[in-house]
Amino acid sequence: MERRNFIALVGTSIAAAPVWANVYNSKMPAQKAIDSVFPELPYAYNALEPAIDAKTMEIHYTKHHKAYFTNFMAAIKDTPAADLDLKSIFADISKYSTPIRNFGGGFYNHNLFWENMSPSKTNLSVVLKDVIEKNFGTFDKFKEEFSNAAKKHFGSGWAWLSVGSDGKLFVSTTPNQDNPLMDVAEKKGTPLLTIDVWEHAYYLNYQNRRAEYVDNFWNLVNWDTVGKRYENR
Ligand code: MN3
Repeated sequence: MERRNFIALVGTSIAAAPVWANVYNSKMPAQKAIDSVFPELPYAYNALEPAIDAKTMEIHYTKHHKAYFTNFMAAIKDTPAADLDLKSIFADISKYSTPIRNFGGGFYNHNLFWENMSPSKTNLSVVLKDVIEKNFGTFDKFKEEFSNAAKKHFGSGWAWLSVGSDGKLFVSTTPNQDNPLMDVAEKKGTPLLTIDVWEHAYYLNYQNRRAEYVDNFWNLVNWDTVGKRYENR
């Protein structure tokens, strides 16, 4: 996505362009991103309550996400990866170190996750509704497939709605901090929507009840962001 499109996108949903736009939506070398400040959360810690409680959000953002960012920056320092943008790194991730894979994925995936949630209600665009229905039959069937994937994924990881290079939408999950942009992903594509199903994303509020967390996630989805991701893929 071009940076100007990204700015147009965030303008529709949140007040200011997150700083991390510089990191993964532009051709800025990743090394240069070290100089960027850690990106701001696009809403307050309590903004997504009750679905996601403030304490979970604060720890998730200030501890987990921040650590992925810091460790990723340390992992790429003085390596060839430092001169590449994130998407280029992911496309060849099997050639990089495990820390670059885990921390780079952790940094990027959380950015996507924060952005595809919103405290205010958003609506599915006509374009996205059509393409979801074309690919899944009905919106409810898509929702069911995504929910089941998120609920049943074994252990830590992420569930995704992505668009493949053939233009078709698909649901998948990835383990750990992998994502569909990585060459190691079983199903590869451009992510449109994601949910973090690591226990740290829900355990304080839901304990073992991941299914409840996943069901409540639907109240948070920022369809403006998802729609723009599809249009700008
Ligand atoms: Mn997480």
